[in-house]
Amino acid sequence: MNTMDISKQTQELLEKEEKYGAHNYHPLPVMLTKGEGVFVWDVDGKRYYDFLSAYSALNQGHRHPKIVEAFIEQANKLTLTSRAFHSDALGEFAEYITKLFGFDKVLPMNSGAEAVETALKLARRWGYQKKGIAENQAKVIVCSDNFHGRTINIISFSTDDEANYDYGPYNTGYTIIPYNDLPALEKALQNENVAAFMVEPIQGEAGVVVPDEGYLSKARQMCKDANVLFIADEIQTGLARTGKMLCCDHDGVHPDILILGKALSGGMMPVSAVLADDDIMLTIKPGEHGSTYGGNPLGCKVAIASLQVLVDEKLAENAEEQGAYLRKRLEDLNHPNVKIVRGRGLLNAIVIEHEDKDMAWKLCVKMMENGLLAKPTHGDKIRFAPPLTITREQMDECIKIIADSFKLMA
Ligand code: IF1
Repeated sequence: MNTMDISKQTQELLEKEEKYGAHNYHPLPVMLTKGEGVFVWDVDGKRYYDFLSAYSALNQGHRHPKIVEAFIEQANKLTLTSRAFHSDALGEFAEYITKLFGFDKVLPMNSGAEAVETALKLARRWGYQKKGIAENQAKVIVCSDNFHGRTINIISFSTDDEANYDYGPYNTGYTIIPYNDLPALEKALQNENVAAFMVEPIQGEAGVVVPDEGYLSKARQMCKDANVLFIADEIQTGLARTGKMLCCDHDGVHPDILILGKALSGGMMPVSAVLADDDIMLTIKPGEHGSTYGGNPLGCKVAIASLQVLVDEKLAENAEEQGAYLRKRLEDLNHPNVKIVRGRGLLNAIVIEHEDKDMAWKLCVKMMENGLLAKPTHGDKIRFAPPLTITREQMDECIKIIADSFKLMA
């Protein structure tokens, strides 16, 4: 797209953002102003399919009426108490989410990164107080090409130079092993100071990397045998995105610590949560961890509604069905420049192979012009992850847009 095609209004807004906003992102040149279900509209009234879903925060679609209703009702009642006082929504939320996922307790936070930090604190606490690791010696095993958030601690164990360069000094206490590598895990688990292994059931940011069948269940068992906690970061893969309520469910894995975020609030506000049993959760005592907004009544009510929508509308089942259909139709295109189609449920990516190294970006601009929004990652990958409410008819229209846009690579 050249600048000629951008409306005057969009251009002015882009310039405002560029002038007054920090330059920590490089978005597609589309200026959105409205969303509903699987659709978003730009300031010029053009409609697009949202094939990113805010990196899986919009599993329920934009402005789901049930979630909006819960939001407005609670917003008109009580939004925040801090945890210095009780609110009547927290107990209701805690009971609902712990029963849904089968854990004793929940610790609510806001962003995904905060929930990851919480899980790491819990793992260390458990390591010292239950496993008997010597003071300051606890280690957590993580995988290369991970994405768990952007705090200084989390980027300390990132292997993505873009995410971590010139932010040092970094934190210690992490062992990085390759993803999908059981022998490497086996070896790392031999260190008796290891408190936990933290893993994404599918690596989202890495380009939707699906591990081998049995990887998660074997890794989980190896952790159990080594008296090491298995932490699943399901912030992106959880909540029906991959065709099951949790991606771990595909492998029959119940983690020791479960981390949720993003779609836990259906795109309304930051709500995240860490779930664990008492043996782990009760190692943190009053005053030893928290957050001003964590567990706020507005977030609690929105989270209950967001989970209820996933269950009531059988969105995991729809993700499984539409995802399998999407991958099959993309594979059937047999496009010579589409090297790989991969994913699970509606968390999918294609890998583009083209002499023009900017082709994935150009394809996304072409799809944008044709009415579908997707984002390239790592130069050659494009993620296809629409809201889970998408219908077969809508998917057919999207596949047509994608196939038409592929003509760019002729
Ligand atoms: C951005 C990526 C996706 C996550 C997992 C924790 C977090 C995330 C598995 C932190 C967040 C987001 C962050 C967002 C883009 C997006 C992303 F490309 F950066 F890596 F989805 F793939 N664990 N992922 O995927 O959650 O603190 O952001 O709430 O621009 O950083 P958060």
